[in-house]
Amino acid sequence: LGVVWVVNCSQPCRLMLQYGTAGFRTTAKHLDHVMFRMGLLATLRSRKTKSTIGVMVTASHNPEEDNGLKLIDPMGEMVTPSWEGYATQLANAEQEVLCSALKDIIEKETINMSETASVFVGRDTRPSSQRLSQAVLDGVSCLGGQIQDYGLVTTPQLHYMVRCRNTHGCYGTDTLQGYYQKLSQAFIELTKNARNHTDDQKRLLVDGANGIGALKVRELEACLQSELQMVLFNDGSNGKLNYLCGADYVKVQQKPPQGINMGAGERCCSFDGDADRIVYYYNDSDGSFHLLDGDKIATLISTYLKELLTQAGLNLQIAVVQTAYANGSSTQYLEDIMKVTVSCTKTGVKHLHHAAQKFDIGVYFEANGHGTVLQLSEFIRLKASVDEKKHAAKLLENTINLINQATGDAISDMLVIEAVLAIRGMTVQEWDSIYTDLPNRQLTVKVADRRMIDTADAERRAVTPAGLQDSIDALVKKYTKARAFVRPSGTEDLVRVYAEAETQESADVLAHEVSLAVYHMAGGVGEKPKPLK
Ligand code: NG1
Ligand code: ZN
Repeated sequence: LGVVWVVNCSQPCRLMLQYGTAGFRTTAKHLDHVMFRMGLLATLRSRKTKSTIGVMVTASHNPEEDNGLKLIDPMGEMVTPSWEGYATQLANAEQEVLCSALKDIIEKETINMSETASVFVGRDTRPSSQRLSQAVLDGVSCLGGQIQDYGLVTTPQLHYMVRCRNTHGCYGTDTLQGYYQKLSQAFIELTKNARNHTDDQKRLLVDGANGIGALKVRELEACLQSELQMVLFNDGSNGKLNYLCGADYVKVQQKPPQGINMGAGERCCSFDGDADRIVYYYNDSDGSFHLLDGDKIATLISTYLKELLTQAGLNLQIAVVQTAYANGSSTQYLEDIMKVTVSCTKTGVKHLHHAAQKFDIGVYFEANGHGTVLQLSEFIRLKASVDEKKHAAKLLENTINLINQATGDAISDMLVIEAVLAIRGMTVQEWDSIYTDLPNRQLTVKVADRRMIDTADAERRAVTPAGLQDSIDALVKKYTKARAFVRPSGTEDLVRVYAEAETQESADVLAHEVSLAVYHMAGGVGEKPKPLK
């Protein structure tokens, strides 16, 4: 297999790597051989599907020292589960058996090795990403695949490119310019319908998490013709990626990122490290912080779409897909007030994406701000005769063009949210007041082996270790409007604990009590979880 093989295919360390919630993720120094092997695998996947496949080098919201990889299937979606299994096998194979592991996949999948293969590669701004993406490129070349290296792009931009290429331009042009043009044209068309679109309302503070999103927002800015006036913070010029900033920090810590200068009532948003997540927030006049997470985003977008559908005279089923992390108030509002179908899946957008495909229109968002809308393209065929219907249909068409249907996309979601707020003449406070979040707390617990915890019912119940769920149930009973669950993380070596209750104090105490139960019953390591102050 040539020289490149020898250089990159260093012996894997003894660590067992799993293709998890969103691909591989671990310390960057353990990943060279994995990247090379995923270059090989992507080439096989391309031959199997007779389509272009994407490989994104990123560890999203993880610390800068980590890295990772996501494989992208032909329509821009996450790679199909059976190939996740191949990815895990190949990543962990001893070097001596690598060739036979590859041959096994080729035979099992009856891959014709004389087919052409095409792989798109992208990377985030981590210091290790260039070296690791070169390892992917080497793997692709090694098996004779054609390469398009997009260099620095956001994860959703690469998903978009793959979808454009495989739909032969129907979805858009597979260049960054094509991406910016499609989004900005739709945004400008939509904001022509804005109410009182003053400069104040056009202003948005953006926290780029010191990552790739910040670079790409700069590139997009010029195309928006000042219809959105973004003030960029944490643009990567001096801060560290995801450190005390970014969507994950803001969501989990429930506080503003460092490095942002927020005036009272000013609309702010944070991207994560690869710009596939977004959360909004503001400080009110007495200085208290308000977070508008993925659940609030799903509510805003689904309410807007539902109204447009009615105006356009379309009788289509709209559903919102959430995970166990969705705030109880959001689920209640969507079901009881909005009367939309709500479905709950396991954590990880691949599960939400799949579930959303089952509905006429599936709006899916994780509470952390990762999500999008699916199946809107059906409307393009709409031929409305009445003027009011025509107007609604036009709005729908531009909204479709603004949404990245391949995957959740912070830039696209930001533009959709900004357009909806502008069209409705709505302030961030008005959006926030649609419903009030139940106070909640997320914690993590270190255990010797997180696989000890197995879950069921979309991760809302722990089936192992025995007795853990009973303890959680007993703790939850002590509080009003309370709910709690635990699950092993798919991206980090720890167990996540979630609790919500009527008051912040109860949510905090409950989260701590559940953490202790995990620590004692699931093999906690290190210091015992301490109560929150
Ligand atoms: P894990 O580490 O499996 O909880 C986290 C997020 C997911 C998803 C992935 C991929 C939470 C609680 N979990 O997964 O929603 O976004 O990262 O980025 O936010
Ligand atoms: Zn991400």
